[in-house]
Amino acid sequence: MRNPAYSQDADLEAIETREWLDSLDYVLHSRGPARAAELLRQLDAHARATGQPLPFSSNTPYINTIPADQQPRYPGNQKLERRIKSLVRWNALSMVVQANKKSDGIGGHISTYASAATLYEVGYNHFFRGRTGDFDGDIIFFQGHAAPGMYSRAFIEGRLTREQLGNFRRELAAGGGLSSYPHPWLMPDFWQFPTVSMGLGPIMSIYQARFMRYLEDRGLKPTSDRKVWAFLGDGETDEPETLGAITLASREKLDNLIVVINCNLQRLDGPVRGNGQIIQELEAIFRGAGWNVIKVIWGSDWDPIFARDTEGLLARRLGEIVDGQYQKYAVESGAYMRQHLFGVDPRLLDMVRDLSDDDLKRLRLGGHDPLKVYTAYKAATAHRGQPTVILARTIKGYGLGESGEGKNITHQQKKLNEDELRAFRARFEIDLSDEELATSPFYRPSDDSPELRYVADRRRALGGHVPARAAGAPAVRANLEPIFEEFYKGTDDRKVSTTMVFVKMLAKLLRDRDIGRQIVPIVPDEARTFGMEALFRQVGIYSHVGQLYEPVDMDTLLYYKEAKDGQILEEGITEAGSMSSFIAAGTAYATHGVNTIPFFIYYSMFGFQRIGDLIWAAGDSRCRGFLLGGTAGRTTLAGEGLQHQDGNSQVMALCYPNVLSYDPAFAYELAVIIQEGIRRMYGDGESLFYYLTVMNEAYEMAAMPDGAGVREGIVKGLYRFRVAGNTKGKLRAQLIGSGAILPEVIKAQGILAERYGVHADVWSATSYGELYRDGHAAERWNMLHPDETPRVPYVTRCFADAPGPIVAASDYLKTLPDLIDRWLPRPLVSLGTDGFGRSESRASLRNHFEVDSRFVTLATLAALARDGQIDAKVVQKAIGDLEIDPEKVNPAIA
Ligand SMILES: Cc1ncc(C[n+]2csc(CCOP(=O)(O)OP(=O)(O)O)c2C)c(N)n1
Ligand SMILES: [Mg+2]
Repeated sequence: MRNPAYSQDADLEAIETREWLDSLDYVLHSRGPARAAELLRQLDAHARATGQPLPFSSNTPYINTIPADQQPRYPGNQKLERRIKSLVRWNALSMVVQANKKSDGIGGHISTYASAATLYEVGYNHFFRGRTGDFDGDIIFFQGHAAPGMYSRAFIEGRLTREQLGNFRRELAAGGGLSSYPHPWLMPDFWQFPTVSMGLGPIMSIYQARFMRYLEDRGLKPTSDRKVWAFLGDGETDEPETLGAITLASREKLDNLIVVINCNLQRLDGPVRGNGQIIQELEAIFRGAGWNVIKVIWGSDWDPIFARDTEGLLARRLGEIVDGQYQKYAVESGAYMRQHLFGVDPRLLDMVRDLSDDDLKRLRLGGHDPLKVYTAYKAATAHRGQPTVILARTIKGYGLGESGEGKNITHQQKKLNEDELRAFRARFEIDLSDEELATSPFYRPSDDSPELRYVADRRRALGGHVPARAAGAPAVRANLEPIFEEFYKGTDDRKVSTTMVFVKMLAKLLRDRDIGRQIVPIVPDEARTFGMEALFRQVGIYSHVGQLYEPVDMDTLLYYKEAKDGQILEEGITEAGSMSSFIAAGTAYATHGVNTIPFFIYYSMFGFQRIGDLIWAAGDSRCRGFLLGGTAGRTTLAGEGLQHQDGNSQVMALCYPNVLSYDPAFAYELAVIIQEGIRRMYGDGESLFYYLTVMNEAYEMAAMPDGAGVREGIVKGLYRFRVAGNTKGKLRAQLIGSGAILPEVIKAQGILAERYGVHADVWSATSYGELYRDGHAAERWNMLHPDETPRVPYVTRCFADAPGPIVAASDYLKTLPDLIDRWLPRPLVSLGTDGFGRSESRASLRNHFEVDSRFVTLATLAALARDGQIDAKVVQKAIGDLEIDPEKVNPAIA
C-alpha cells in the first residue's frame, strides 16, 4: 500500500499546496464558483499552451459530489421510514427463502435488493409520483433482479396478497403468482417495462425520455415535469446497450432522465472492477458525455471524519483503493480497516482515533444513507439542461451478515439458516418470535399501525402506487379503405418495388387528417436507401432545437429538414436505439395514453439477427406497431454479399409469440396487411406487432385477384393467386411463392405449361408463420377434444382438392416453407436460400441458391417423376434445356 506522504519535499509541497488552495478558497468565497471555475479553466489552458504533456482527467475526487453543508433537511420521519424499509427488506427476503424451501432451485435474488433498499425507499417515500387524473406519473425502470423488493413494497402497500407473494416464481400456481422479473406481458397492470435482460432497461429509458419530449414538441402531449428513473446495476454497465446511447441523452438535454446506478462493486461472479474503481470509471464516462454526475459514496457517519481532512489526505487515500480491496473492507472487521485503510499514514489514523473498531465497522456508505440519497435525488430532480446519473455506493447483500454481505457468492444466495435469519431479524428489528422465524413468514403490521399509515399517506401525497401500468388510449378509426384502395389495382407494366409501395403508403398515412399525426416513422440512417427522402420535407425530421444551420441542400425540393415538430425519428446508425424508440412509441398507449403508430424500417438483416433481444422486450412490453425489414431476401438484394443478404429474419420472427410476420409480394397484399394490423392493434387494442419484409426489386404489381377469400387468405397467410390456364390437363401441380420469389414462381407456371404440359396453380404464401400457428392450434384442439369434429388447418383446406405435387420457393431458409409440410396432402418440395450470401446479381444469386423459375420448373418435374406421372428422362432433359449444372456446389454449405 502506498503512503500518501511519499515525497521527500513533502513539507515544501504541503506549503505550496496550501497557498494555492487558500487562493482558490478566497476566490470561491469572495467572487463565487463561476469565477473560480473560470480561473481553473484559464490555468488549464495556460498550462497546456506551454506544450507540456498534462494528464487529462474527467474525474473528481473519490468523495460525495454534494458536500454535507449543502444537504437539505430530510423531509420525512426517518425512524418510521427505517421501520418500513426493514419490513420491505424482510418480506423480500422471506419471499425468496420461502420459494426455495418449497421448491429447491426455483431461484430468486436476495442480495440485489438488499443493497438497493434505501435507493428505492427514498424514491417511494419522496420522489416516485403515481398516476392521477391530470398527471401521468413518473416512469420507472426497476432493476430486474431487485423485483422481490418491489413486490414486497407492494405487499406492504396492500396491493399484493400473501398468497401472491407466496407464489413468487410460481405464476401457474392456484391463485396466481408473481413473475420472477418485471414482465408487462405477464403482469400487465403492474410492470411497465421489462428490464431483466441487462442493458435493455438503460437504453430504453433514454429513448423513452426522448420520446416524451417528442410527444410534447409535436403537441401530442402537454409539457410536463414527468421524470424517467432508471435503476441499474454497476455490472450491467458492461453491456454495450447501457452506455451506448448516453450521448443522445446529453445532446438532447434530457433533464427528465435520472439514472441511478447501484454501485455495490459486485456482479454475479465477483467484483465489477477488482483492480479498478467502477464509480470513477463511470464518472469519467458520463461526465465526458456531458451528464450531470452525482456521486453518493460516503454516508453521514463519514462527515465528521472528512471535516478533519483539511489537507485532502483522506480523499486522496480513498481514491487510491481499488474496488476489490473495498469489498474486503466490507467483510472484514473494523480493526482490519483501521490498520489497512487508515494505517498507511499517522495523520489518517488520527482522524479516526476516537472511533472504536465497531464504530469503524458500522460506518455507513452513501447508498445506505437516506439523507445522502435524498440529497442526490433532490438535486437530480431540480437539475436543468442535462440528464443526471447518480452513482451510489452500497454493499451487495447488505444486512445478510456473515451469510452473504459483500461475499463473492452473494448473488446466488437464496437460503438462510435459522441463525442467519435471527441475525437479520435483530439487525432490522423485525417483530417475530423464534418459533415464527422458523418458517420465515411474511410480516405486515395492521393497516392502522404508524408504519402503514405513513406508507399510505406518502403514496397518497405522491399520487398513487408505482409501478402501475395503465392500459388504453382512444381507439384509432378502423376504416382506412380510402387510403389503401388505390393499391388494389395493379401497376400494369410499370415496375415498382414493395419498398416504394410502402413508402407511398406511409406518405399517404402521414397526410391523413385523422391518423396522420399519430404515425411515427423511424429510420436508422437508411431513409435514402429506401427512397424515403421525400418525407424529410413532407413531415420533417424531429429535433428538439429545430434546425440551427442552413442545410447544404436547402435549395432543393427534398432538403434535409430538421424541425421541432418534425415527425420522423432519424436515429442515426443504431438499430438498438431505433428499436428503443419503437418500443416507446408502440407502448405510448399505456405509458402516455396516446396511440402512436410506429413504422420502423431498417435493413432486414440488422433486425432480428442484431437486436432480437430488444424485439423480445417489445413483445414483453405489449408493444404495437410495424417493423419493416427493408432490402429483404437473400437473393433480392443484389451486390451486397453475405453480411446483408437476409434469408433468416422470416424464420427468426417465428420465435416471437406476438409478432405477426409477413412476406408480401404485391402492393395489394401489403395494403391489406397494414390495414388489418392497424385495425387489430389500434382499433381492437390487441397487444401484438407486425414484421413485414419489403424488397428493393422492381416488378409489375399485380392487381388483387377477384374472388372471395383473397383478403382473408392474405391475412391468414395463403391464397390462390392464379389458377392454371388449363385445369383439365393430365399433369397438374401447385406452386407456392412468396415475396420477391413469387414472380419467379409465376414465370415457372408459364414454362411448365408451355414446354412440359404441366398445368400449375400459383399460390402466394404471405405468412408461413401464421399457417404454422393455425395448423398447430387445430392439432392441439383436436388432441384435447377427441370426440368432437376435428378442426382442419387452414392450409389443409386450401389444398384439399388441389391436384399434383406441391412445390414452394422462398427467399428464406427452406425450413420456412417446410413449416406447413405436415398439413399438406402430399410431401412438400421446398426451395429456399440456406447458406451464406454472395455479392452477385439477382439472376446469379437465384441460380446459386436454386430458387429461380428454372429451379421451380425442375423441382416440379422431379416431383412428378417421383410420383410416377412422368418419366425420369423428361427431368434429365429439362436439366439440359434449363441450363442447370447438376454438379454445381450445394449453396447450403458453400
Ligand atoms: C443480458 C444478460 N446477461 C446476463 C444476465 C445474468 N445476470 C443476472 S444478474 C447478473 C449480475 C448483475 O450484476 P449487477 O449489474 O452489478 O447487479 P447487482 O445485482 O450487483 O445490483 C447477471 C450476470 C442477465 N440477466 N442479462
Ligand atoms: Mg453490482
